[in-house]
Amino acid sequence: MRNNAQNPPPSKGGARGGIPGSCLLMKGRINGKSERHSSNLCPQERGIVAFLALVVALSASNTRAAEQPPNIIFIMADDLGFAELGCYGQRIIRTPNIDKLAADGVRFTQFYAGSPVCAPCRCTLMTGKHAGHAYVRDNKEKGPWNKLSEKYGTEFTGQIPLPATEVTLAELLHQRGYATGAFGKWGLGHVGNSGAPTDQGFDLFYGFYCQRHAHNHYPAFLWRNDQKEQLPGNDGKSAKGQTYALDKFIENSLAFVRDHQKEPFFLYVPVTVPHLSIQVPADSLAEYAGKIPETPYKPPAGATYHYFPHPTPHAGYAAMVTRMDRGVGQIVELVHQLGLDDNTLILFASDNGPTYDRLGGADSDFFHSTDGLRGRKGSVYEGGIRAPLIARWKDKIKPGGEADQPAAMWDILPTLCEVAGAQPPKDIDGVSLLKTFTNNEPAPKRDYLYWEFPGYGAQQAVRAGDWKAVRTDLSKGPQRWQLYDLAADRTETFDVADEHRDVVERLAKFAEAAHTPSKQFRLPNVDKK
Ligand SMILES: [Ca+2]
Repeated sequence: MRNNAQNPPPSKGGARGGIPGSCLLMKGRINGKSERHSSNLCPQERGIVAFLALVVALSASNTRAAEQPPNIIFIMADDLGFAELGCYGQRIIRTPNIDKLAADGVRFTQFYAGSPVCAPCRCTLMTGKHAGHAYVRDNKEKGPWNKLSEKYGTEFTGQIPLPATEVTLAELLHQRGYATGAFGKWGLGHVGNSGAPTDQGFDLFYGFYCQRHAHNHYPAFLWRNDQKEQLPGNDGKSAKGQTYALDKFIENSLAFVRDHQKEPFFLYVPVTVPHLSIQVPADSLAEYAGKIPETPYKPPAGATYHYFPHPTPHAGYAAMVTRMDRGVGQIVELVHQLGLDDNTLILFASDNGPTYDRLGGADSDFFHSTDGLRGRKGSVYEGGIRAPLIARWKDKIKPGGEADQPAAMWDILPTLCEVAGAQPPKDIDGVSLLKTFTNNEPAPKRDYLYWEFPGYGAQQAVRAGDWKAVRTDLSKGPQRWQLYDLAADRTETFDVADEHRDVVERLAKFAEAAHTPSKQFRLPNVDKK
């Protein structure tokens, strides 16, 4: 109010005797000065100055946007069934923030993981190659990389490492000038070997190198690049602790966004939820406890795995997903608060289908986690490899979009390269989905999608149009191809191979072309001895 008293009273246009809107020009001529302090300007002049300032600011911001590639945030859940999200039909588990992300962006209805288990899927994401070409094709822990135990004082020495020769998404974005950070579960090597994230394009990694280490959400320590950080209140052996790993991933992700808000950044958040064990802080559990029918979970006698017991596994599982959803909401909110909405592409996906056989107390039937699709984690039937994919980018992606374009994890690398203006390597299998994101246009044409997986009995699958060919149990002997028409039979119930021999032959040829034998990951009864 005091300012008003010092400044001239507001006047209507022309009240000083000039032509409305012309006083700046008049005074400029009269005084012969072009620069004056704004407090000496009449209201019309102030309006013009403010307008010009806005034009200058906008053009500067446009120039910056043109010069500076957009930020990219890729959040990936672990073993989350696509139908465990409200926006994909879930009725019990609440995921309001991810649902909002989908409502504000585009939701893919036929997106696929790169593999039905963790490490190989991460390899397809990082290299843009499907499992017929990818270096890592299964979770594998036995090998020379296991010899790091003594040096690093841990039994969790990670899976088979990505070799230095592989070009990763993080390296491509880093070369383009991006700050790169990963917070969560890596699974493609360990500090001390070629697969360390800091040797594969990331400035900063915080979390679990080894997937087995991540089976306890209250670990005694997590890695920050080559440093072990103890977590307060966790002994790493108990089902309970004080510091929940997911919370640390979100906390570090938020810090990374704040630290790098002025430069292009690539934030990769491969959270470890809702992978087993079922463990969640009490405040989250309270949201569901007593509201869902339960059978307490105890590991069966003689079980070879070591997932913790849980008195209310349904509530525990649902609470894990909802807590992850809260973390997603916190990241999205920070982007908004920092004014980065229109220059940040945010993606959400999962690495493979949901858990099978009530392992560790999980219950994919109870939650309808695959919306009726056949197969779970570890299977190349649809339920094992179908995954959510949501992309939000304010003003670039139309809100509320739904894309039925079949696409897969190995498409993410070329997509993000196009977003960033980086050149993807020539030997990848993926295609860019950017036009599907922004205009719901079909992705560049390709003949098929291909999966192979030497685990869980050894399997292959090919999708071409609505046809899907599957072979399972290759470890038991040579197997015939099954054939399903996904348009008519989404649950892969009716094998129509005998009725469509020509189709089987065509898809089998695709599989033959897609499969390159791997020394590390033999495909039994497909590879020659
Ligand atoms: Ca997984």
